[in-house]
Amino acid sequence: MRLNRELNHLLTDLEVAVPLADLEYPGADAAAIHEVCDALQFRTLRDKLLPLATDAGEASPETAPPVVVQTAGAVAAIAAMTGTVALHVDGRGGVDADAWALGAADAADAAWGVDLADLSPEDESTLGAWLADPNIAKVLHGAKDGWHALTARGWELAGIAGDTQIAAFLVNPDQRGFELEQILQRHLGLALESGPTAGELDLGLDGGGAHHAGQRAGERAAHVRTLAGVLEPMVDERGMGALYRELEIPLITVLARMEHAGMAVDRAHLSTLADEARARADRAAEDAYDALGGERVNLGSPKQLQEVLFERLGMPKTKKIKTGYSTDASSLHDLSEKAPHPFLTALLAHRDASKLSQIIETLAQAVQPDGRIHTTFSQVVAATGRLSSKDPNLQNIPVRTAEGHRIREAFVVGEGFDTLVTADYSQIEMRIMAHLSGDAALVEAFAAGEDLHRFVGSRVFGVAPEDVSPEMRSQVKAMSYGLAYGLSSFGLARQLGLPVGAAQALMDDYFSRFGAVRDYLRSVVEQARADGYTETIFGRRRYIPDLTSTNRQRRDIAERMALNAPIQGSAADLIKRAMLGVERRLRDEGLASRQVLQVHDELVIETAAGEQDAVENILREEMHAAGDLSVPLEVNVGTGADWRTAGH
Ligand code: DCT
Ligand code: MG
Repeated sequence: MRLNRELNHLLTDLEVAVPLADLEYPGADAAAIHEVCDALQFRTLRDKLLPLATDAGEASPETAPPVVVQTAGAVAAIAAMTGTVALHVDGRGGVDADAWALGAADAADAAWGVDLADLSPEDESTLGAWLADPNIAKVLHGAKDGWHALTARGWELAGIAGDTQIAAFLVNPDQRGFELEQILQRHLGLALESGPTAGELDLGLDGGGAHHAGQRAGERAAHVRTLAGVLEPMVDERGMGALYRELEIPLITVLARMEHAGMAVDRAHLSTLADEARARADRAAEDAYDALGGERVNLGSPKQLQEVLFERLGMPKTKKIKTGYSTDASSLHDLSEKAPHPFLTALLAHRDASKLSQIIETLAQAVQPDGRIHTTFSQVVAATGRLSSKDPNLQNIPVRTAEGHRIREAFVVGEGFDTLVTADYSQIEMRIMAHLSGDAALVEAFAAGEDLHRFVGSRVFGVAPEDVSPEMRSQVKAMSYGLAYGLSSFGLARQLGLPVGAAQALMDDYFSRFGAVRDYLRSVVEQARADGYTETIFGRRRYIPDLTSTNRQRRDIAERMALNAPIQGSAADLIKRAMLGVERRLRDEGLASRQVLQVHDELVIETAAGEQDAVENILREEMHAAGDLSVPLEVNVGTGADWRTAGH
């Protein structure tokens, strides 16, 4: 008893080497959180951790110093600004766009802010003229949102000369979170005072009224000015000044106009497709239940699926995961090949149909009262530099499947226009590969106008080009792209359904014929490791610190990124350059036709009556002229009343 008490007794007289105060939890360090989350590409965890840093008072980043914002006489002051002006629009982009406050800051110390709620008619037209003046250079954070908000208010925004969001992206395209608050914190270590949100201001919940709205917008404009002063020199230092000013910035307006125009949709067709897909999913579900003797398991529940597959049906186990064995798409596809079973077949069919039905449903819901779908393009999501599309995402519509074709039929020419014209680059990635590697055989094949995959197939399989079967062609295509994206012989074997040895032999053969490709792929990783970044033909950089990581897995991922970034990134640069060229020509030639879509390597134009020939020429010429490569760029052009028919 006594011994027990002695043993359990808490020591109260231990010497502690540090003062107790030093052991206090100081709160999280936001900069360190960003650093770690950038490196590991954590998104959700970042969002969870950051509030800890913000709540931690003392240890959190400095609160941004107060900015002197003047609201009285702001309209006149802003309208008198002529140099480069940092501009902030408090408002909303998207479908119910609106603008409620405007802030501006030029080289002078002060910033100005205007509440847009009760402008006099004179102020209204004064500001409108100033915003529309293309000779007044404006720098915004997320200029496209500002464009939409102002457009919704009946104003035109011209003279966009910089965008700190895009600058931040170019400087480090792999980071996440490009909102003004996040970029301020990351690059300046400043936390914005957490005043009322724009939405609260809009609803008049802040109590501060007009003064406050102007104040807030003015402060933000001042921060954009500071950010531009930091980020734009970084863009220049990294050799991306031209890419920024001559490509990404002018593209903002082109994209804004495309989003604003949107694309007309045949709702009836879309709803027929939705019904069909739903019916197909239901039928597949019934088949699956039948295969289980009529039991209606929940096909969406991994837990129930595991029970059915691995216990009841006794199927071979798939990849082990935390909650048992994987029931993800690729595991089930593998399983279905290994151990075919009617339940599995029906389950996979159900998954496909459900996924498709969801895509169609999302599209149908995105149709606006004007009968059109207005996607949002982003220049700051895909680290390779590709545009991304969301709300709705138009890039996940299947390209080659029958279902994908039928979905494309739902996108039609709109009222007041005559037809759709689409144009896409042919084999653009392989052309870029030929250009970057300088492989004599590839360059020669393209120069001769040969079908590249057929040509490669004939070399690799040792048959005449006309004897390359569709299957051989698709095999070498998968190999060409696989190798370019860092696929191993193991991965290739899996993709082609060949033994690893056969895949390795195919690879060896490929590289023995296209040696410069192998040399290029090796050198691109080595170069990136030495430089710390990869580069596209047009100088877009992607910084990949993990290339020197001691963690094998992270290094492997980084190496695949390094292989892929110059090719995908150059393709992205090319189509963006083409879009600028097309837009300039349409305007210069006074045509009413307009760009409405960019997906993958494809551009879609809604063409006004009598302009079809002109539009086709412009597309061909501008897409050709977008890059001066050592191989020709080939462009396919098609026309039709809907996206599918116009495609080819
Ligand atoms: N892709 C890929 N792996 C494949 C096939 C395609 O990574 N096995 C990617 C890279 C090219 C892009 O998709 C477009 O695909 P395709 O149009 O099929 O390629 P292509 O080279 O243009 O071939 P094709 O002449 O058949 O259109
Ligand atoms: Mg193609």
